[in-house]
Amino acid sequence: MITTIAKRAIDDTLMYSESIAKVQWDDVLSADIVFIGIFTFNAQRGYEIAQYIKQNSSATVVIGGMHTSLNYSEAVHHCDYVLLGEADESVIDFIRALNSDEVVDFPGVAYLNKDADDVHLIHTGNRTPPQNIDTIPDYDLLYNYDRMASYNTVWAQVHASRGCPHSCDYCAIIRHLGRGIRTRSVASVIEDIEQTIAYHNRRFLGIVPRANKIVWLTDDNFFADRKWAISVLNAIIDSDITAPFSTQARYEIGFDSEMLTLLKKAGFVEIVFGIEFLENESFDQFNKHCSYDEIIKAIQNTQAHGLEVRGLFILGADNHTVGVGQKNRQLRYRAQYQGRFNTVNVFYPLNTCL
Ligand code: B12
Ligand code: SF4
Repeated sequence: MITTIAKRAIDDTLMYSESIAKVQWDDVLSADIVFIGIFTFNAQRGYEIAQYIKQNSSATVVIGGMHTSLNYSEAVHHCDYVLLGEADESVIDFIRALNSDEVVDFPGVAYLNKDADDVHLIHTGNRTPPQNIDTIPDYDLLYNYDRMASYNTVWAQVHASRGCPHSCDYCAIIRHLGRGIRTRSVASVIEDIEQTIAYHNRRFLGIVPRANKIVWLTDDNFFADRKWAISVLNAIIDSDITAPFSTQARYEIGFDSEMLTLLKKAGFVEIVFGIEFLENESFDQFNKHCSYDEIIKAIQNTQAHGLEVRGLFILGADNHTVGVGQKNRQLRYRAQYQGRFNTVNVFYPLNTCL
């Protein structure tokens, strides 16, 4: 996303991901600006890379993304600037300021002022989150992704809305993307879905058609704006798109039979529930506002509409003890829960909102 936007200002822009291919270090070290995106799970590696580039090139090193936006006082020690929050707009402001040797003093930046006698942290203030989030990512800018995209392990993805109106205590999304929901235009979501399907289908070693056709709408709570979600589903139904879909949601969607019927009609095969805990005590502790029994009913009603349920869980609540994994297994029996796999996160004591 950020690479697609940065390319509008600098034509010679390319993205590398260590999850996808070997980084071409000669290219990186000869760049004028290097942007590094960091989540908590890859923060250590991100900082190592930032330090390496700073020591071995004259590039301006800029860090951004969820982890560093929430922990900028840590991140400033590893780079020249931290761009805070969603950088859809600030990345262009930043490139312009740097290109014209201006001081970077617009909202949404943190850095260490090293000119003064006492080195201190500068934070230029918070930036209003972007309202226009319609940018469609250009996957050709991600080095060698075309060689990987055709494998069945990679899911075609579209992120159609940002933020969530709920207030679960542990959630990094509401701190980074805001407590509220901003949606993309329906037309841009449909175009993005069509483009990502075309991209991921365009080769499979040039010979075998890709078997995994699923498109994942990666929104954290796709139904937070119900009216908008219905418009997107109707637009998928009215289009020529025939792909199977998956998306993420709170459990309440399992009680919305009108929406479940529409989802089935639009080609959805699975809903991923943020179940998180199996004890009512933990729901209360983390302000999650649901109960174990409601989750079971929501799973069963979703399944009754012909949709699979996959669960996302968190381990490490204060009351969790040895054997918490067994409870997870029991849930599968009680709910006749057919999810193909579960995803489990573990709370860990970093200075983060995860
Ligand atoms: C799709 C997805 C995946 C996919 C693909 C991940 C990938 N590496 O691309 C898969 C399934 C592989 C995955 C796996 C995991 N994921 Co995941 N995933 C997501 C999800 C749902 C959407 C990501 C997305 O597209 N966001 C939308 C874009 C627009 O947001 P963004 O990436 O943050 O980018 C914006 C800003 O952050 C900023 N920005 C980003 N990068 C940069 C860089 C610079 C320089 C600048 C200036 C700005 C900037 O600008 C962007 C545009 O506004 C997010 C939830 C979320 N809402 O982000 C979780 C999320 C990122 N995942 C998370 C986790 C924990 C994981 C796993 C560790 C889970 C596990 N237990 O295995 C693994 C790690 C895998 C790995 N090593 O990459 C957490 C991370 C929490 C944290 N504090 O870091 C999230 C936030 C979910 C959550 N609710 O907590 N994930
Ligand atoms: S419902 Fe999900 S995305 Fe929304 S605040 Fe709770 S955990 Fe975060």
